[in-house]
Amino acid sequence: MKVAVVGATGMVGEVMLKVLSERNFPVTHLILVASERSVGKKITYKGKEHTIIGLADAVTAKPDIAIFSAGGDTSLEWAPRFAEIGTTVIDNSSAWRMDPTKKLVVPEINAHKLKQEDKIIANPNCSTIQLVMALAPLHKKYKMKRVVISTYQSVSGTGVKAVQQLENEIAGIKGEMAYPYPISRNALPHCDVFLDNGYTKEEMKLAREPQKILDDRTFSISATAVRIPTAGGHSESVNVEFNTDFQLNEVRRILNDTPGVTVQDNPDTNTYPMPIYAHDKDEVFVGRIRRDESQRNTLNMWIVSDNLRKGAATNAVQIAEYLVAYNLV
Ligand code: A2P
Ligand code: 11C
Repeated sequence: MKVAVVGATGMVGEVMLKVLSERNFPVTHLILVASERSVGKKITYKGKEHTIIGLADAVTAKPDIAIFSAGGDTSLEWAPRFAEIGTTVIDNSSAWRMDPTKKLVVPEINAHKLKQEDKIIANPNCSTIQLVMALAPLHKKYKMKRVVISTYQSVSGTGVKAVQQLENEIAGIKGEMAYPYPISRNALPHCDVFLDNGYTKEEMKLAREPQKILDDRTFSISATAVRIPTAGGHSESVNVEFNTDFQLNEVRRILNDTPGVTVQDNPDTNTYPMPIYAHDKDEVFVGRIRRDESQRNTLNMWIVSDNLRKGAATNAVQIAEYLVAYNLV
């Protein structure tokens, strides 16, 4: 496969290359793309140096697959240009996710819907991916009615500038601010931009993307997204009301049997998911599984995953693997 990575110098781009290499994705020709600022720079992949090129040159190179992680504006402008020449684009931005003509894919849940004619495929938001990985098997069994979620999101979700802000604050260095306030020793109920309805864009992604991925609008989701001073790994406190009752042991068994999900849940040994443990892993970790004693048919759980891996790069590479395995590219 001739593979282009658009945004190769970015935080997700870097992890994307790591994941492609680790999973031995069949790359015959690698095209690394970034902004004009980075053209000419070199990046090593599997021991071989590659020179960064610009988007126009990358289109001319006609890749089979282009994995984009270079922001929504770049995707809006350039994904269609790749699609036009027959490249399949897997886009990690929010640009195409809610477009009814594009599929929003978490491979474990809905990759079977992909067809050869899907030339722009959207990768969901990181906090959505880990949420639906745990919700999908439970929804199948008990049918969700309503989900209330609060997130505890790491600074790596914002990008390099935010990671730098946290490091500077910890080291006591004054520097550029990615957030309107300090993030060290703080919590900001503010991820992505505010919208007219008073919610942030991140909260609305959490409310809407799961319905599209599960192809079901019979349940609703209400979200509060909070940025906390962790370097990597997003955590989520999730309250789910089902239509039917459940047994906690069965919930644990269902989650345990779900590929890509690992249950870490034992109060006796202080076992629960944490970002520090999820770092650099591909699984979605679920713990603190307990009944909401204030309401019928309702479950509480705590979900953690590495936002740059399953939340971004790994999910995108899994989509690419599916396309190759089923001759869709
Ligand atoms: P560059 O490093 O040249 O700016 P992050 O989300 O970590 O900030 O990374 C964004 C990625 O998207 C980087 O690789 C960045 O390249 C790339 N990028 C940003 N704007 C453009 C653009 N207009 N064209 C191509 N790549 C872009
Ligand atoms: C965050 N979820 O942690 C975001 C990062 O829509 O792809 C990814 C933004 C997106 O802030």
